[in-house]
Amino acid sequence: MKRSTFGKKFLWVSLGWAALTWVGFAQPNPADLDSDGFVNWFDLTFLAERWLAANCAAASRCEGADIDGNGQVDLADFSILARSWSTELPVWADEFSGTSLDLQKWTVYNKADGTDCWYAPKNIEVSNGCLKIYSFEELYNGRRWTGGYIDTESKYNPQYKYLVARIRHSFENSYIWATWWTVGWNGSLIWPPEFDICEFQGGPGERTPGQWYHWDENGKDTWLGCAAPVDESRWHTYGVYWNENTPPVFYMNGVVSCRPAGPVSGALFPMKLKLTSSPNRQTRVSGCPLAVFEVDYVRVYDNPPPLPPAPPGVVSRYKPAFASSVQPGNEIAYANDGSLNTRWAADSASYPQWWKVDLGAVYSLSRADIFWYNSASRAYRYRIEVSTDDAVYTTAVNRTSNSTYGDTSDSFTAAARYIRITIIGCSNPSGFASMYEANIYGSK
Ligand SMILES: [Ca+2]
Ligand SMILES: [Ca+2]
Ligand SMILES: [Ca+2]
Repeated sequence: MKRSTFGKKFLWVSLGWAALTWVGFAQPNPADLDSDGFVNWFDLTFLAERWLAANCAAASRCEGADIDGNGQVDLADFSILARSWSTELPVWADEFSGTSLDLQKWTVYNKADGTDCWYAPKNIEVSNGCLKIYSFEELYNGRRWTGGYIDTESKYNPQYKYLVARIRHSFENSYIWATWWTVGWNGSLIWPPEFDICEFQGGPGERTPGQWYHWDENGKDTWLGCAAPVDESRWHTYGVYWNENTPPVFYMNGVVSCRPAGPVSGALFPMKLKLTSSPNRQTRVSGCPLAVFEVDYVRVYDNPPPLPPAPPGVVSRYKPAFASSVQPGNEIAYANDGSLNTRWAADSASYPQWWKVDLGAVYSLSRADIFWYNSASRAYRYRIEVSTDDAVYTTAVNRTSNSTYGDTSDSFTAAARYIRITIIGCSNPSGFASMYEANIYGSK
């Protein structure tokens, strides 16, 4: 986000729908009650408070604290939480638990936003365990609107960490421009890079939070990312992780939500953390509704969240995978990483192509669910073959005449260690073989 730049929405389109399509995320670990990606004493506190509460509402599963869904919070839920325990603890955090902002950690700005808004310190509040940044339509220092702006410049500038904040807006689809973001800082500003970990530009049209990686491309600000159509008025966590080998990977509710195909070299810097909100410059009109930007916490961990457990019965998740070819950026492992926002693709529209997974042992298999790329307008013709030795394969499912659009679910019975999905063609002749996820079900 850069407030002197217009036209981001046009670039969303020109950079291609592939980078923008949101089709869902992996299920997070159910014991990660506050969705920061880790199961630790924050979650234990959350569980304990609901365990002690009388009449904890069963309908909402006690806000998730009834982990096993049996209608009460008890020792069984504690047991599940304990089994998922993460040893990782935050290396920096602000839980916003006091009655004022911690100025050892944050700087509060009192300045114009470059247009018709003033970032006013009076709009920053810490209460009831949250940071709140208010926005108002009001005359102030010659401007007609006010918002708020804090950052960690020269106070805390992490590099190669997992940064996560739990955020909501006090109501949906308001006209605020509220962002949890970073820019490079090593004693002076380095821009780009910029990570927009949760950027919400309210108003007519696009209202979903976005996650964007900006980098310097030959002196030009360039970006890629994803828009996530979640209800921003409900609590979600939004995170990012990067290191010297990995360009920024974005997370939502503790699991990977977006892997922009930007360069590693664009993000080799420490960052300052920023929380800003103001009326949305591009859409504000007199009397437009202005939500409060609320932040429950900001936490920083050395490492990204561990992979969430595979759903019951899925035996293929995270196992070693192979393919006949791969399109850079749509890697082989993305077809069994649990995210419906990442996919494997072959490197051309030539057929056949195959994707194969090694389960590591022989399983009794029962079903294959495949989430195909562009399945709403494509039918892939394929067969599923199985093997115990990776040499002799037998056909378990034959869909080589398939002409129906959509994702597929095939039941079959086989005992095998290797599953190979061979795609022999596509209803769109220029379409590459590609799938978001292949879930193979079975048991030992
Ligand atoms: Ca947690
Ligand atoms: Ca329970
Ligand atoms: Ca995937």
